[in-house]
Amino acid sequence: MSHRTILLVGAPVDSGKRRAGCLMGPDAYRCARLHGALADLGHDVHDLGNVAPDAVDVAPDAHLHALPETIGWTAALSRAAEDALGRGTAIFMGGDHALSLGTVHGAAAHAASRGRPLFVLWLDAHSDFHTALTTGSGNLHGTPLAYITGREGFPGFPSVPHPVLEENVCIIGLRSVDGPERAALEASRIRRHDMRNIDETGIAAPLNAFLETVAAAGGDLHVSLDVDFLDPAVAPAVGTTVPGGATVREGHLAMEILHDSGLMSSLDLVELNPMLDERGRTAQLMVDLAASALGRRVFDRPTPRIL
Ligand code: B3U
Ligand code: MN
Ligand code: MN
Repeated sequence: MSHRTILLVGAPVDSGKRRAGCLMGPDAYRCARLHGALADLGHDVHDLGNVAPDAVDVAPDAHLHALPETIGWTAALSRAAEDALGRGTAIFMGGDHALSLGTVHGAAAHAASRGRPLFVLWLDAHSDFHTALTTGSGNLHGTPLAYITGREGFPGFPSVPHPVLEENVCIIGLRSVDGPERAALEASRIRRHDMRNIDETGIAAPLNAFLETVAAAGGDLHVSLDVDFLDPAVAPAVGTTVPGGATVREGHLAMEILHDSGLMSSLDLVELNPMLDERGRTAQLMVDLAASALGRRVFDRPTPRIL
């Protein structure tokens, strides 16, 4: 097993939607022993503490919820991500999905500084492909994929000098996509797999196909794991539950395949709302999934790759 230096970065972002609670996510992961679970695998783990948002001079927006705060988080988390990635594998303990506006921005800058393309795997019930101009809810946690692929419509946000190429993005787990997102996705080269795809082919097939292209391109890989990728029956601690999600087994298999690929350079754990959890079970499941992604296995043998 290859041992890594792993940096844990707390990102208590709660500005991406209206229901409060995700700010407690980083401490829930600490209580569920994320650090210990990764150290038990032989990794050198450092908890860098929590990031704070920049103070920015941006006027509030009547439609976009907590716009100035989210812009402040984006700038601060981009720097934090670039810094952490310069030291090892970065795990961002969220925080709602608006945190990925910053973490992917920083990961893209890091990859560009190494002359490598960045690939993004988005494990989510939602496509998060609204721009600030198309979002009906005004909740910016529904926008990060549009921002980091360089779509127009993010006034006041940091510019995106290193947009992630659409063909380098793969979404798996979809089952809730709004009309404007669907039109934009269909006009894009983003790879997208809904739950029907997973039911028909299993999760290994689309994931392995994507990882093949990452490996062939010599790319970095940022993985963004939204709690609502999982079925709410096993992961209830999320504000936007959508029935019919991934099982515990599909989640672990995806993480084990990611580990075997050796490609993952950074990981977001997002949308955990401890206010909505049941005796910490969702926090624990997310910690266990992160451990699988970093090498925990039942037996000491490689998981067979299904290509
Ligand atoms: N697409 C909806 C719902 C949503 C997106 N992401 C989450 N929920 N977590 C929206 O508000 O943009
Ligand atoms: Mn999301
Ligand atoms: Mn989601």
